[in-house]
Amino acid sequence: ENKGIDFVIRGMTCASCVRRVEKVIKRVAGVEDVNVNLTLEQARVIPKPAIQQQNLIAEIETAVTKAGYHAEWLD
Ligand code: 9UX
Repeated sequence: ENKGIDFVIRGMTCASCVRRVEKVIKRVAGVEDVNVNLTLEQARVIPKPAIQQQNLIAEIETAVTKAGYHAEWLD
C-alpha cells in the first residue's frame, strides 16, 4: 500500500507557483510523485516505499517554507 499524503498549500496565486511548489516537493528525498492543485490549495504526495511518514512530512513542510509558501499536513 502506498497512499498519498495530503497537505494544504498556502500562498500560491498562479500556475507558476504550482510548478515551483511541485518542483521543490519532488526534490525531497522520499518523494515518489506529487500533484499540486491551485484551486483546492492542496498537494498530494506519493511517498517512496518504506519511508518514515512523519520525517517526510516535516521535510516537505520545510522545503515548501524555504520556497516562500506554506505547507501544512492534512491529518
Ligand atoms: Mo505567479 Mo507565484 O506570477 O509566487 S509565480 S504569483
